[in-house]
Amino acid sequence: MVWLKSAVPFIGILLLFQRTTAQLIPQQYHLINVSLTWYEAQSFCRVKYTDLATVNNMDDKNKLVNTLGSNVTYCWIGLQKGITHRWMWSDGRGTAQFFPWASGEPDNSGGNEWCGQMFQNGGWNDGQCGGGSVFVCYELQQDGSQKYIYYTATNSWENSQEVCRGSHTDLAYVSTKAENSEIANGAGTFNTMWIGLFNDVWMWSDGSGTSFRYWLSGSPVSGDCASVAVSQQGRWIGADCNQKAVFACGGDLKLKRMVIRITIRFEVDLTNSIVRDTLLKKLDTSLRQKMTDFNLSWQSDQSGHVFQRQEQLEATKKPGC
Ligand SMILES: [Ca+2]
Repeated sequence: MVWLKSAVPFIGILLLFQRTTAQLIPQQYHLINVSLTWYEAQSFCRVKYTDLATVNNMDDKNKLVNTLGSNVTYCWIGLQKGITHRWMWSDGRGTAQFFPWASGEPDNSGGNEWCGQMFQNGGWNDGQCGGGSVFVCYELQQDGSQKYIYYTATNSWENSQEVCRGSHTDLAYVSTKAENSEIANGAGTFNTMWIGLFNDVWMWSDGSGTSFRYWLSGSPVSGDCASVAVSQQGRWIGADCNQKAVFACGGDLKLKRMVIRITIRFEVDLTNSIVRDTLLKKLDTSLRQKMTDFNLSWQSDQSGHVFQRQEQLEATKKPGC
């Protein structure tokens, strides 16, 4: 290069990345041991991590409970009551897309039919979750297929879900006409049979569509925000969002990218990678006196140059910039 070892100012760009990129699957939970309202906790998590914790399945639930430890009583998670009722699946797969409702259903008779069941002919009905029905669980097989397990004792939807989650995968997930027929035909004689369909208005703070729920009993009767009751096997309860509790954030620490422009005025060979590395180490050491958890690197242009003469850089700037 023609501009080696010159006293003319050179400008280089440093890239500073605080923490590495977030990998959100599997979930990583962070207990924040400060009591805040649900809203304050949400703001904190959105700044520092991804959001308040989202729980996708039983594995996540167990991981979260382990993260909380035994000293925590109640802990906010990212579930909050919304306004839109929708039909979803117990196993966490989100909103239902396939609805072979029986004629006249769903009728939400009495205004409290929030759980899905099947009639003998395969048609679906919305029923009262506390009512008694036989139920069908499923087990996910290694080849991705589903094996159905039928229980002939009548139970509430919540208790049926408990049995299925305890011994199998979950209450049955039904997404096609063929699956629906297979379940109905394999069940023997019955009046109504619970499947994994349920209806609620709860939403995850991070916008996740997961429909996994782990309420202490049914759906909460009060409170618009969800809290983990650690002493109750980590089950969830509804609570007043303005109450203060510790909380769990989800996701890794956010990646923060900073661009630092530095000007070098002393005579060094800036095309020499050893010189640049030495300079980088000195800057790194200096910055670490004030902050931690970052990576520092030079930014090079398309030709691999890190430094440019100041006047060259200014000449390339567009007018008005
Ligand atoms: Ca009904």
